[in-house]
Amino acid sequence: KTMADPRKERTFIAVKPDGVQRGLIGEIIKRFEARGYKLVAGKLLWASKDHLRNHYKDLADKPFFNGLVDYMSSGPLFAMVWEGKEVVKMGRQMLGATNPLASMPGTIRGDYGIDVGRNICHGSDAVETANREIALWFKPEELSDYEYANKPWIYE
Ligand code: RTP
Repeated sequence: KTMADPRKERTFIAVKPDGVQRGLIGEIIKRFEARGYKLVAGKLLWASKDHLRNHYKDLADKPFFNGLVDYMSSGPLFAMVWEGKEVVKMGRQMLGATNPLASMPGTIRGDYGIDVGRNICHGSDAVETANREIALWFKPEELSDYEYANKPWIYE
């Protein structure tokens, strides 16, 4: 089996309903684009509670689970797939800590958020999680496989 191209790692990033309402979709896309990551898929959708319970199934026994599902289904969210080297780990760094009050300035949550229950964005926490989440939110034909024209200026 050949090694997967590390530049083809993918992650699921979502602008949560509060981020959409606050007009931060463009800001979040801008940060990932400017860093050199490649947008592979993106759509605005109003997720159902069942879909969100599935997405967050590992958190089902947490006390904040129902509130989280209500928050995430309170309006449309913007779902995306981003591709590039270490994009799962770097995406989490760019988002900041789960609690915005613990997020460094310069991160999305550290620049725009205050409460953990209104933390603007989601990012997959591991490559395996990313693969599960991408398959949960997107059909294979919604993912565009293409080359970035500026790739030689981003990767050595
Ligand atoms: P996400 O999945 O949204 O990227 O966030 P995360 O991995 O950093 O955090 P996770 O522990 O998976 O929690 C998912 C989302 O639940 C909300 N939350 N509320 N009230 C609370 O203590 C609490 N803890 C987590 C946050 O919106 C968090 O992003």
